[in-house]
Amino acid sequence: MSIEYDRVERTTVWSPGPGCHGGCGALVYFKGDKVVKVEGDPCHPWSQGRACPRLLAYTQFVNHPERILYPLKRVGERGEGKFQRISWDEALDTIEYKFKEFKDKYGPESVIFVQGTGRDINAPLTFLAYAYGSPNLSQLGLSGQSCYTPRITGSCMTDGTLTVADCSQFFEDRYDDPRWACPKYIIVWAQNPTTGCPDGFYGHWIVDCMKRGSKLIVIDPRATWLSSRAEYFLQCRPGSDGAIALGMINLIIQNEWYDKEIVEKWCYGFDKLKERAAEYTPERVEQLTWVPREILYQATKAYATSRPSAIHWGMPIDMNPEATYTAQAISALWCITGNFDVPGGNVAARGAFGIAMWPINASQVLETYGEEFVKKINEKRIGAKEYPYIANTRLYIQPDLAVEQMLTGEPYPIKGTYIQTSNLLGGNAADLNKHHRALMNMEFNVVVDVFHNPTTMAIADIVLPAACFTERNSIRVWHTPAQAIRKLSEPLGEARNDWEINFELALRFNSELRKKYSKVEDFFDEKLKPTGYTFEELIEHGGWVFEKEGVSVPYYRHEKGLLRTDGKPGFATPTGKVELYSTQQEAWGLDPLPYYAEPPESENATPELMKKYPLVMISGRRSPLYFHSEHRNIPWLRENDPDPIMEINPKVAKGLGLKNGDWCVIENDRGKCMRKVKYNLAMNEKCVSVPHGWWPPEEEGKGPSYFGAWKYNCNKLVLSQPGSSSGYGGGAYKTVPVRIRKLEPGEDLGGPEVGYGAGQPLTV
Ligand SMILES: Nc1nc2c(c(=O)[nH]1)N[C@H]1C(S)=C(S)[C@@H](COP(=O)(O)OP(=O)(O)OC[C@H]3O[C@@H](n4cnc5c(=O)[nH]c(N)nc54)[C@H](O)[C@@H]3O)O[C@H]1N2
Ligand SMILES: Nc1nc2c(c(=O)[nH]1)N[C@H]1C(S)=C(S)[C@@H](COP(=O)(O)OP(=O)(O)OC[C@H]3O[C@@H](n4cnc5c(=O)[nH]c(N)nc54)[C@H](O)[C@@H]3O)O[C@H]1N2
Ligand SMILES: [Mo]
Repeated sequence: MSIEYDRVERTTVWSPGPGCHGGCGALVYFKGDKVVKVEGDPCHPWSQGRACPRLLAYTQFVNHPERILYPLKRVGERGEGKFQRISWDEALDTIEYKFKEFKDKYGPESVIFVQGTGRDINAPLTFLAYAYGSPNLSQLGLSGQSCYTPRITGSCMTDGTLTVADCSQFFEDRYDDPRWACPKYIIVWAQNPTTGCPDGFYGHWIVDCMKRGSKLIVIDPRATWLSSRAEYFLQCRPGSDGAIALGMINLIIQNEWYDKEIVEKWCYGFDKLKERAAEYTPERVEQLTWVPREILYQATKAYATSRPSAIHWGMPIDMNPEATYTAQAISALWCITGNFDVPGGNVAARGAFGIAMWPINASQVLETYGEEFVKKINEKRIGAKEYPYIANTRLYIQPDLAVEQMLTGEPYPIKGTYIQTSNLLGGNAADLNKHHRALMNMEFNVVVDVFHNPTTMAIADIVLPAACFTERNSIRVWHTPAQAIRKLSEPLGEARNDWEINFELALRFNSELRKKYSKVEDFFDEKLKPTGYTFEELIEHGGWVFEKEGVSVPYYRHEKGLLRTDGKPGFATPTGKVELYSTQQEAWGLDPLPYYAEPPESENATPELMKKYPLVMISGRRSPLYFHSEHRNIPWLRENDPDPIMEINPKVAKGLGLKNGDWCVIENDRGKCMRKVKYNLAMNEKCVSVPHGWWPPEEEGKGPSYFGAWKYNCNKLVLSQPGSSSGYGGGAYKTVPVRIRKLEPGEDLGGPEVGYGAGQPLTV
């Protein structure tokens, strides 16, 4: 297709547009100020010319006729879908006025600041929340911190940092860099990276490594493109990853496949781990996980005895009550096998040049805001008293307690929310009925988004229009290199960069900040100092820069004193060693050793219940065409994944009288939703796979329809409860007991507020 254009610009990508966790290089073609084409940038070291379908379809996103282009205020009742255009001054004055009123009457903790998944807005949102004075920052709908936080924390408890599989991404020359080695095996664990490119890690990197000799071990209940090319495929029971990891540790120790020198020199608590892992015998692990013991043995041997090898893990690990313990067990695997921060192993993933864009953990907040502030925010932060991880590690609130508190006003009232980049009711929240009720209970909700969706329609009082990625300046340091995202044209209408919206509000709430910053780019310059470039200079330099030597450059950083803030060799843990036995968890009254906990509702935990709901719904496997609940309104993408489906083994479907293409109902005590049956021969007969985030934009937007969210959203069936001892690890999104039947003609699927026993455990 030939396209007329008059300039091509280079930038790097983050939301909004493709959605995603970002970081690709893009070439953007303009005719005047209109984006007419986007393609991958072949010079970009990470993406090397590749681009996902959502980036390629960006022209239909940024120029979409239904984009929100002006600030809106609700007129009429919530849910009536009546909004009126207002000026930015009116919008920001209203927010300032309302939030100041809440602060005066109830304290700043009465407003919750909400984000969805990891986007570049996390930094300015944190800046805003802390400038206002609220300790309550949240990924609200993600019951129990269902995304990444448990993995990060479990890993930090063990080796003091977060690691990722080494696919040469930390070097500009990538696979040609002589320091790098190709992993002999890569364990792809509960992740489908070729679809999702999650968390700054790319699926094509794995394929590139396969071309250079890496073999795969895939651990997944579902067959995937990667599993079909794997040496070993461990087709497991959803939610059983902790038992697999402990079973592997046991095999490695019993067979002496571990690295004795590393264990001797760098590990703390090996004998205690050995004792704990011994409880996970091959027989027990096979029963718990559905993985035949012989396959587990072979795969474990291959991983542990072929060095270097790497593990890359995905979010389903987080979606279990005691997920941090699973993460701790998996982290122990790369440590005891000598695969920590070695070429081709699991490398420590630091922010580029050690930059923290926003103070995310307790020590960074301490550094940025001082002791007094940390003490104060922990007094009020939701969940900090109940849960040691909430008080001491990543500073988000406990989302299940928060939603409860929004409903009850106990122990103190919550009056408002500021929701930026989250579609709570369209796909994020476990249990949308409860979240809907909680949000309806608020006096004032602000939503910042690009399009209307079930959340804006149902609960927003003010809607602010966000600029797309080609319309805004931003930076990215997750992980190395440091990258600039640059504004290539003015935003359409009056849309604004979230950074600018958040800055303007933050400076209104805390005028002291005006002394330091006059514009967002001042903040970028301050953050980018360790790179030696200002924001403008970074763009001049081409848009990205790698650190040559220092904290973000692998390898063997524990030997060089690059992992600890005191500069001493060792790991960033209290003992300075890899803590196979966590002294921090011990101090907080938690089990210091990893263990396996059953999903709250499962064949082992609630066998009677499985008679009533015999299938396990694994919800939310990613579609390459969509990012969560986004993009159903983008024609090129929708064409290729048109329907809200449920994947099921044809044998099981036929037993239920369901043909390929039939509409069915998926249900349990908590609610029901409808889906189109899609036969998939590779599905395990005990499971169905149900993609999340469906609210077809062609359906009625105003309530009670809310774009059909209550008909299609599978999260109505998900249990929402904290369920863990630490405060992290939750939402049983991947282990939902359900039954399935044909949709009755004209069947009512339940609207807002109706939803059965919302949030409650199922009954027999
Ligand atoms: N295109 C696209 N990309 C995305 C997203 C998107 O919506 N669309 N979302 C982004 C976000 S926020 C995230 S968190 C990531 C998530 O991306 P991933 O971490 O890859 O998560 P999923 O796609 O949910 O599941 C990955 C694989 O794990 C399997 N699985 C499910 N349950 C279990 C289990 O209990 N154990 C094991 N071992 N495997 C299991 C699934 O069958 C699936 O093949 O993707 C990000 N990237
Ligand atoms: N059943 C089930 N549910 C799940 C999951 C699952 O596996 N199963 N996965 C869960 C996970 S891991 C996650 S992280 C959550 C994700 O939850 P969310 O992050 O809430 O997901 P999105 O649907 O992408 O909603 C983001 C909204 O923000 C808007 N947006 C995107 N970028 C920007 C931006 O830069 N600025 C502004 N202002 N708006 C923006 C989009 O238009 C969209 O409406 O979903 C969870 N939901
Ligand atoms: Mo996520």
